[in-house]
Amino acid sequence: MTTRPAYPLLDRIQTPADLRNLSEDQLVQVCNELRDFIIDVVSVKGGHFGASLGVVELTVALHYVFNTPYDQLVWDVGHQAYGHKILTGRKDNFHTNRIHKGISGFPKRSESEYDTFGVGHSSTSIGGALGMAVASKLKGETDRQCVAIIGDGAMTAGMAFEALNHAGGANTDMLVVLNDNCMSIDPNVGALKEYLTDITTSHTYNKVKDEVWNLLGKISKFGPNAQSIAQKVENAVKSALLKQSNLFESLNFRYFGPVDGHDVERMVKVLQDLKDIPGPKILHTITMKGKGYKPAEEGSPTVWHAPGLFNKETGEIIKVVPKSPQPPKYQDVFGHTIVELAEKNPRIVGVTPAMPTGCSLNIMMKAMPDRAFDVGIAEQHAVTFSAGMATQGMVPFCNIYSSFMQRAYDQVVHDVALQNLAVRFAVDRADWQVPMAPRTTVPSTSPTSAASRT
Ligand SMILES: Cc1ncc(C[n+]2csc(CCOP(=O)(O)OP(=O)(O)O)c2C)c(N)n1
Repeated sequence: MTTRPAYPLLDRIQTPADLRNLSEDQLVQVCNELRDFIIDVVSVKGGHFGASLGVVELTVALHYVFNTPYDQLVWDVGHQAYGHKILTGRKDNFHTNRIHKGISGFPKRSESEYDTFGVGHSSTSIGGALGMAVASKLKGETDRQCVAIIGDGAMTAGMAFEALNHAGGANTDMLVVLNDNCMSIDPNVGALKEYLTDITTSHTYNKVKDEVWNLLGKISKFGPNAQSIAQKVENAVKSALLKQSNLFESLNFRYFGPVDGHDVERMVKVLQDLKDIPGPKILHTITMKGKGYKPAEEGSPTVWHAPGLFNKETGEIIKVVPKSPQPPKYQDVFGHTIVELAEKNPRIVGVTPAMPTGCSLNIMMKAMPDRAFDVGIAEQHAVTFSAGMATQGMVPFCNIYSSFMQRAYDQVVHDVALQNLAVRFAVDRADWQVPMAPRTTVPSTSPTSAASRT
């Protein structure tokens, strides 16, 4: 029999109201216990791991500062929301995570009033939170705060930018927390990633920005006029320092950060300040996937994204050995075959929307880096980009997980099929071994379940 570890503060938190009754100097301990709890349960039950550990402080700070569930937190993808679930009444059920009849591995509206928006597919949080913010205003609930929490990977999708464009144009009161850990499941890709790294590593910018921030804190206490002067000073200093307009500011979002997302006390202070600032705002936090668990910090974040079961003392990942010999996995056949074919045909190219390890295109990316493309979490673009290459006589193989392909139906029809373009689709994770009915008998821990796709 195992003895359950004690979580003295966490055990007292049934709802975020209990968290808000604690003093600020107890929050570090809450974070430590929350992290331990996630490690204890996920190591023996499985599930997503690195992302939830990375947002422990952010999760605690958000529920501490905002009046949830009245204030709306919208998590993007939702694979990082374990801490949120544990703080919102699901700690005792957390061991049933992703099990048939247990709690969902993602936020789910029918499960809790704290789960404001059902997720699983990425990059919906800003649009969802914007809809909530606009609705709150129309209903006269002007004190209600709406917050989207989105990763740097999810931020690469068109949907995220469509929502930023809308929110900035409408000057909506909302906060976007950009949780930047430089990772998608694999390392994040693209120009946005470079841009975020530039902002994060600019020492001059960060030093002056801190001074401006402190000054602003002082000035804003003298009322709305002082606040608008302070805002002008801040904007002028920021754009002078960046020597170019800030991407988010040019979309009419006020950009704050970067801040250390693992400093819970600082996060509380920053979020409290931001609460009082109207209009669209973005807070750029820097975090680390797997934070606080050494094997994950030192190992591959891709492996620790969803490692399966592991020995929490040693960090050894427990390999499940099948009882009978299994056929090779679809993705392995795909990954090796495309390289084999591409060696013979120089026109063959490979495309993945942010799943190079999952679909094994990473084999081709390594062997032929100029002919294999990770385009970010952008299924629609992956299809249209492949179609563009096909018009030029290239032979694109576009690998997309079946459920994420839902995002790109129009592109498959409009950009590929109607133009009769030769794009080869490799549709991965299509549940071929799961019986169609009765669906309820399939445990959600099945290796091909929806949860394991993400
Ligand atoms: C439309 C869609 N495509 C692909 C995925 C698979 N997926 C799940 S999490 C993830 C990475 C998300 O990265 P980020 O937003 O930076 O969050 P992090 O895991 O780094 O915290 C991806 C690609 C998905 N959930 N939805």
